Amino acid sequence: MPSGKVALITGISGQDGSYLSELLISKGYRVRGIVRRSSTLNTKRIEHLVQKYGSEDDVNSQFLVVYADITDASSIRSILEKFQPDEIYNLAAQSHVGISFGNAQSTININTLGTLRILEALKDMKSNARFYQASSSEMFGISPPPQSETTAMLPQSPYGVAKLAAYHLTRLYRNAYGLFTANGILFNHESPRRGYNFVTKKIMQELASIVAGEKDKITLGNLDAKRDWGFSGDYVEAMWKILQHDTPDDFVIATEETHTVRDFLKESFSLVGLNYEDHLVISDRYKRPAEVPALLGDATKAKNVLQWEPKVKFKELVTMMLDAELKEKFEAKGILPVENGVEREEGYYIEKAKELTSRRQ
Ligand code: NDP
Ligand code: GDR
Repeated sequence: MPSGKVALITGISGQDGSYLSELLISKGYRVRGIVRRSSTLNTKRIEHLVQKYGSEDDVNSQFLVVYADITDASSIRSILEKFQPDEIYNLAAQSHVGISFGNAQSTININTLGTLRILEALKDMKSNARFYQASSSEMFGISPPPQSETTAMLPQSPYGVAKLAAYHLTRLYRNAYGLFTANGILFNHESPRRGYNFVTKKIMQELASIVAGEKDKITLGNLDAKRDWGFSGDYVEAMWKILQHDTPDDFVIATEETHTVRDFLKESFSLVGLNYEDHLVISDRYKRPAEVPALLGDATKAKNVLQWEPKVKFKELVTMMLDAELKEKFEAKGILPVENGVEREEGYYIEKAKELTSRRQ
């Protein structure tokens, strides 16, 4: 049964925005999203949805993307008035922790004030819309693991501080004004669509280049940080469940497994028969002024209250990301022919990579 609901997604062109759009479309929602103006194409992750479900001329089409910016209060307010969404997913952010050290003010403007602008508009409109805030495990900072909804929040970056302020604003507008506002406190989640300068995607891209013979080294920063890595496709399901719950509340979403960056590197390289130590360069350039040493989520509340469980864990995530990256590289380099719509068994491109690297050794 199509839900008939209208969802508004900020950050629709991002990793999570694209998976969430697919999920909501599959549930019959009419999905509306905002993208900011850019001089280059920033809608690559949602282009397939625009093609299949979108029509610029039809305000009732199932998928519609409009220009707006969460640093611009009036654009946000007019979008809310125009679309009257039943659910709002606030995913827009300057989402890179390392970059936030050099761009602290714009990070606060987008990540904290951007949230506040939406909350203020909802308050003024006396809106009944359900609001989801993309909160982050970065808010826990140096609090030792495992981290749950009741763990102290001691952020270690301008990004973490900005997200913590937005988290509290979301709680405050719920308590003070009775708005339906909820936080998902999501631990790291990745996918083949991950932004290129996050460590998992960077490892995959560099490794695919090494396999293709384009380069020999990968340069990274701190390998000892521990992260609880899940799959974005699973996590957007949790976002939706948080807004379907009868009362607005805050939930930790995590796999409850933690691994170091070194583990991720080792696992990826060993899948194609390489030893990461032969290809590694460490540079201070990728180290941060302050680091979050160890994240490990306790998602008991989400499991019990929302019946949410992650399907993809660490090893499957590494395999999924590497296989996708190798396919793209092999096709771009003409190592394998381009295959549109052909479904290969997972691990097919990893096996091809292994053959390539063993021939070279
Ligand atoms: P991405 O960086 O992939 O996506 C961020 C999105 O925000 C992009 O669509 C970006 O647009 C958009 N955006 C940035 N600034 C503005 C602005 N001023 N106005 C409108 N849109 C803007 O992040 P993810 O999809 O990975 O994450 C989604 C959200 O979840 C973010 O808020 C992130 O901080 C948070 N989060 C992510 C986690 C993760 O591990 N992925 C974990 C916990 C929280 P453009 O494409 O133009 O850059
Ligand atoms: P994180 O993700 O900071 O956890 O934030 P990221 O992948 O950037 O870093 C993870 C860990 O890897 C270390 N690291 C490097 N990181 C990057 N980006 N590049 C490198 O070369 C490198 N070398 C080592 C980092 O120091 C860090 O310890 C992500 C983002 O998606 C946030 O938006 C989100 O809120 C949190 O996850 C939960």
